[in-house]
Amino acid sequence: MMRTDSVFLKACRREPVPYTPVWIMRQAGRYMKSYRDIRSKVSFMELCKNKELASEVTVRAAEQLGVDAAIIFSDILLIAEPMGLKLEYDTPQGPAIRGGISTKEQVDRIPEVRPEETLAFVADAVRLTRARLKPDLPLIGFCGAPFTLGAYLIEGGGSKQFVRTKQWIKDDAGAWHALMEKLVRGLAGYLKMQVAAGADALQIFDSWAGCLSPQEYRDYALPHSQALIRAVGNKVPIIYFGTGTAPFLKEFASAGADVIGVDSQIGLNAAWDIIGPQKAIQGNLDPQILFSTPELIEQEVKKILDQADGRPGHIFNLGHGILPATPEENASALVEIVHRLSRTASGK
Ligand code: 1CP
Repeated sequence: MMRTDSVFLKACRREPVPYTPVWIMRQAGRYMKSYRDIRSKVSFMELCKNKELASEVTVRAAEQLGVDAAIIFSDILLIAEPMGLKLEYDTPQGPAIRGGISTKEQVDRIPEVRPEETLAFVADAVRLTRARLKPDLPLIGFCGAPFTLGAYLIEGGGSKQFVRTKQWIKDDAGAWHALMEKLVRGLAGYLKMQVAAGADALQIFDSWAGCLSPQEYRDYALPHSQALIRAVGNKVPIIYFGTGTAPFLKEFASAGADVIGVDSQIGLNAAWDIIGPQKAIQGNLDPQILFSTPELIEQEVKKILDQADGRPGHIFNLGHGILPATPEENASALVEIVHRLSRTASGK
């Protein structure tokens, strides 16, 4: 079978499929013993920058789970380094970006990101992973969305309230947009580089968009996601994922992506009604459900498949990344359940 005819890529294009494709955000990660074993020997950054290890982790997770797509092992924050900021992962609070930015002058001093020079290790990992994966298994490349990355750069790490970011947007909208435009230029090249290296689809993670009001999303985030998606073009399907996006899902869907990733705070049905039938949808099982039993997981999967109702263009996934304490066997069970129930539903 040609990779372009895989269930995942067909679903991205809203073509009919014999069963619902499924993959899991953060499918290679700390919930997996084989991942923890590798991480006990190398730092997170080494893992991202070593193509042998990054591809091993990617391929192993995909094969162990039996998912319909692999996602390259990397991280949305790696782009901070070529922007001249210091990135640290192994801190108790999670990733930290030192030397954060706060003024217009600092934005102007941030160098333009030239991905072929400074993020070539990602292209190398994509190429090697593509060569090692089963030929018919699609590989997803990814990056952070301009808003979410901008928020990380300004906050210096993760945040609950995004106080500094919101203050900045209000105090100096010009500097904010300048930062966004710089990010868009770097990210567009970064995504195109991943496609050239063999990525079959792309996902843009706008994980923190939900901290914005609909008006703020429209004014400060949407135009830059739109510009990024336009700049990347339509060579491969683009998935645009966010959490907390229910209050402005229509605007979110207008960014131009082919597939919209939705979290668990809105029903799949309601979300698809808002997004419209011209787009595919990805989601949206609550990651917490994977802490229960296979029987309960099956009930919840069935609810989501019932809402999708066999319409072409549904890619099953969690509403957000798999949680680090998730029992490994429940992740595999999820994949088996989605395949089995969706096959039965379509009578194939
Ligand atoms: O200790 C460890 O091993 C590090 C944990 C870890 C992992 C496994 C981090 C640090 N990043 C990753 C890999 C990663 N990150 C992938 C790999 C591919 C896969 O899915 O299998 C992907 C797609 C990401 C994307 C990512 N990084 C996002 C978007 C997804 C989401 O969950 O919203 C975000 C927000 C990040 C930032 C980040 N990197 C790592 C952590 C712990 C975080 C979140 C920090 C925070 O905001 O508090």
